[in-house]
Amino acid sequence: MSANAWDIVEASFEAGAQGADHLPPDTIPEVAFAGRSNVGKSSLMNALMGRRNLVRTSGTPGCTRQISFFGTRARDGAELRMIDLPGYGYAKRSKGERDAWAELIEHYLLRRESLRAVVVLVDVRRGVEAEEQQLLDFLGTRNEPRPATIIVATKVDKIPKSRRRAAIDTISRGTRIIGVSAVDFEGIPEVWAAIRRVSAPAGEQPLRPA
Ligand SMILES: Nc1nc2c(ncn2[C@@H]2O[C@H](COP(=O)(O)OP(=O)(O)OP(=O)(O)O)[C@@H](O)[C@H]2O)c(=O)[nH]1
Ligand SMILES: [Mg+2]
Repeated sequence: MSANAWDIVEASFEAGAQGADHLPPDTIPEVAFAGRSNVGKSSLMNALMGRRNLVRTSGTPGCTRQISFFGTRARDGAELRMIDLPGYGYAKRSKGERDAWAELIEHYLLRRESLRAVVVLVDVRRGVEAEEQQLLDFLGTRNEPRPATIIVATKVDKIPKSRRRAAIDTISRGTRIIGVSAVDFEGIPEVWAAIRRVSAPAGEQPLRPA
């Protein structure tokens, strides 16, 4: 099966924003990918979009220096934007401590009307640590409409197949965590299904047909 056989038929880079005044119009359902540097955000997005190198990946932590917007269209015509967020600390800080960069990301996560879901990535070998819990708590402070959160454990190919289930169960502790690999594409259809499920407003058609 090719990487995008299940759904996305078109994907392209739309915009890069380094300030709140550079955000594209807030008109299409969006899903953002958040997590610490090097966890595999850009790689997961490429796997979901079935594109090897559309989103820039790197072995150098912190390489992504802007909020990147990718437009996608699914086989059924539904449009969805995928947003690559750079890793950063999500702790509540005073105005003075918070740099312009963190302020932009917080602004995006708390204010973006079309933001339907945030995929929070954790390394399967580390699980949800303080940073990720802070992010989840931070998202919980948002007023309606509050985006859904989907927790994903990355790089499961680093664990032998026979031990993956147990490894994911260990870090899950009651919450649903989807194990994924951008190398062998494990879990990619499940993440896509979860995104599609939560991207529709209650009682409406999933996403907006083109
Ligand atoms: N084995 C394995 N390596 C992965 C996987 N996903 C990402 N990587 C590697 O991990 C490194 C970081 O991946 P990225 O996708 O660039 O991570 P990122 O979270 O976007 O990093 P920043 O943009 O710096 O925040 C790269 O060397 C990837 O090849 C995976 O599922 N399995
Ligand atoms: Mg990246």
